[in-house]
Amino acid sequence: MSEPVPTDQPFDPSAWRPVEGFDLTDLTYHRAVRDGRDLPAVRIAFDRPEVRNAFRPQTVDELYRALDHARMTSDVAAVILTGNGPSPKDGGWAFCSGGDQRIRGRDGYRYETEDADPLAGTAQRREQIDPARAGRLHILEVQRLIRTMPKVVIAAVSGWAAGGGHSLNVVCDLSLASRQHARFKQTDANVGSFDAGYGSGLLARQAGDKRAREIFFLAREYSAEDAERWGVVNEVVDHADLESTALEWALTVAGKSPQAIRMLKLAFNMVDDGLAGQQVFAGEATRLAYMTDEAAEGRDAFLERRDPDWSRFPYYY
Ligand code: S0N
Repeated sequence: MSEPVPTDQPFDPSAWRPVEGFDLTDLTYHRAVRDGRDLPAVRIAFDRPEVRNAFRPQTVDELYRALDHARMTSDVAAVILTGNGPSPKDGGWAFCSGGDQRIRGRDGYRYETEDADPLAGTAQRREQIDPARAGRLHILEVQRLIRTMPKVVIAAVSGWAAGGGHSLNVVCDLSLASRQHARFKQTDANVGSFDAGYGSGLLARQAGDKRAREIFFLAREYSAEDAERWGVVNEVVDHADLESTALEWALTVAGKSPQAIRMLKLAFNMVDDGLAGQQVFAGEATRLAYMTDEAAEGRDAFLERRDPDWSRFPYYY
């Protein structure tokens, strides 16, 4: 007999199908479906509710892979990032509570590996420290991917957003928060870590400099309503409606010009991302330019070993 679904569960399994080809332990990855057809949105959810969806290195690796897959899937317009719940232990909800503090160590992160024993035909999981990844803050690579992927990433904050989970919400393009369960707390300074990049810099942009300092320096819990008032989320919705609203937003984005959305996202980023942001924007601009007759003339002239004829192309539009 299947488990009864709690009535305020925001995840509606009938609206999603698992994305094939992913063997995930710490996340779930789904594609939106309706009437048997794929919709242009995906849902990526932390799936460690017993630890408030804290991420370990494996979680971050899986998150990067799923996000990158979404980035390269040409008929996906938007990504919903959320946290599965409730916790089987106490019924608590979390979006993400940041780095898993149980495996954070001076000598790097402990990894689970699977050692196959070909003679015995068995596989055995064991923990080891991977020196190549010692102290590696690769959640920052995920932040950069969210930032640079030319698609809209929507945080559906289903519960606690704490520490590095708080920063992930900050980095997402749009955010919805559960009225009943979303709670926010920037705990980095409590545990000796500090997101001195996007997590603090963008927060100051969103909430204002004084408020951002308050959030980091005092590490006090704040509510979904506070987060909305301070500009850290766009809208607060009932828990049961969180994902249907996020999907509605994703599909609204999908109804817009892909090129316009792409250029707008990268333009919003550019001012804060310096030359790196300009480079991402410029890459898109160059891609568009390659589609013009003018760029084709330059390429063709080279291939035909002749001087390019620019006379057809005006200096002013
Ligand atoms: C989220 C909080 C506020 C929720 O409080 P609540 O509802 O009272 O629940 P708890 O009873 O505290 O938690 C329930 C169970 O979940 C475990 N747990 C919660 N969070 C974590 C966590 N981050 N790591 C490991 N376990 C966690 C609890 O221990 C409890 O388990 P049981 O039932 O077995 O007792 C509250 O839980 C809280 O404050 N959590 C910690 C938040 C935090 O400080 N996070 C880390 C902050 N820093 C970062 O995220 C940056 C780290 C980072 O990004 C990084 C990345 C890569 C490499 C290194 C790092 C790095 O850490 O430096």
